[in-house]
Amino acid sequence: MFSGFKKLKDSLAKTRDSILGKISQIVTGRKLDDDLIDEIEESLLKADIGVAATDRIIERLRQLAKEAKATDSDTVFGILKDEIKKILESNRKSLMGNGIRPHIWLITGVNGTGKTTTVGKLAHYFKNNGKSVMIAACDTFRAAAVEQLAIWAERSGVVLVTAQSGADPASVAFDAASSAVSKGIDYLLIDTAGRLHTKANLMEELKKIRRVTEKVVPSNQIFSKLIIDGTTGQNALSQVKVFTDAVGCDGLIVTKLDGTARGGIVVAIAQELSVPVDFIGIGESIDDLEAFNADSFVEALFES
Ligand SMILES: Nc1nc2c(ncn2[C@@H]2O[C@H](COP(=O)(O)OP(=O)(O)OP(=O)(O)O)[C@@H](O)[C@H]2O)c(=O)[nH]1
Ligand SMILES: [Mg+2]
Repeated sequence: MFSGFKKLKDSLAKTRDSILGKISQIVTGRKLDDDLIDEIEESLLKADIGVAATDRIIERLRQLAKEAKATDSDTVFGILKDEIKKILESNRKSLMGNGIRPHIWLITGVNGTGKTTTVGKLAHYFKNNGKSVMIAACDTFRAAAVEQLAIWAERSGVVLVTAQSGADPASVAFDAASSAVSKGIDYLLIDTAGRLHTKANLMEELKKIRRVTEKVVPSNQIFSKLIIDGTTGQNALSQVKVFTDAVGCDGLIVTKLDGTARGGIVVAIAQELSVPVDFIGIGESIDDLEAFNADSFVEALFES
C-alpha cells in the first residue's frame, strides 16, 4: 500500500508541480487580494483543471479574501485541496460489478490513447481480484494490433478471441460475447481500433459493435469505457462528449499520467462531465494501473 502510494506520488510529480509549484511561488508572502487571485486563476487554468473547476476554487478564495482573514499559502492550498477532493468524489460507483456475468467492457478511444495496453492491464487487475477474464481483439484494422493484444493476453494469462485481419469487428465482438456467456466468464474486455471522434463512419462502426453485442447480453451488462490520454489537455472533454453520444460512457480510464504536467484534466473532467474516472494509467507495465481513488489522488497531488 505504502509503495503503491509512493508510485502514485512519483507519477504525479509533474502535475503536482504544474498545479502547485507556480501557485506556491506567487502566494508566498503576499496578501490575498484581487491581483493575487487573478494570478492564481491563471495558474489553475494553465494546469488544465478547466474553467468550471477553476471558477469554483476562485469563488472560495474571493470569499476568504472578503472575510479578510490573514492568509498564508497553507490556507490557499487547503482550499485547493478541499475543492479538488469534493470535485473528484462526485460520481463514484463500484467497479467490481454486481455478480451478473459476463460484464462486457467496450474499450474505446481516439488513436494511441492506450486502449490495448489498458486492456492488458485490466485483464491482469481483474484476474488478480479472482475474476475470470476474456479479451477480444476487435481492432481488425491496424496491422499488428492482434499480435500486440496476444502478447498482453499471454502476460496476464487470459483467453484471447481473435479473427483474421480485416474481419468485421462487430462479428468478432459477437463471437467473443457468445463465448464469454457459454464459458461463464466474469469480464470480457473488447479492444477496439483507435478512431477520431470526428469521423462519423468510424463512430458508426463502434455503434454497430455495441448493437451486435446487445444481441448476446442485456445492455446493462455492457459498459462503454473511454480511454483518455492524460497528456491531451482540454480536447479530452470533446472526446468524452462525442463517444458518449455514440455508445454511452460509463467510465473513463485516464492514461499516461506519469510524466505529464497535464494531469489536472482529471479534475476538469470530474467537474464538467458526469462520468466517473474508474482507473488511471501511470506507466507502461502491467501493474501500472490504479483503481481511481479521489482521496489518494489528492493526497499524492498535495504531499511534497
Ligand atoms: N507512460 C505511459 N505510457 C502508456 C500508458 N498507457 C499506454 N502507454 C503507451 O502508449 C502507447 C500507445 O499504447 P496502445 O495501448 O498501443 O494505444 P492504443 O490506444 O491501443 O493505440 P491504437 O490502437 O493505435 O489506437 C504505447 O507505447 C504504450 O506503452 C501509461 O499509462 N503510461
Ligand atoms: Mg490498440
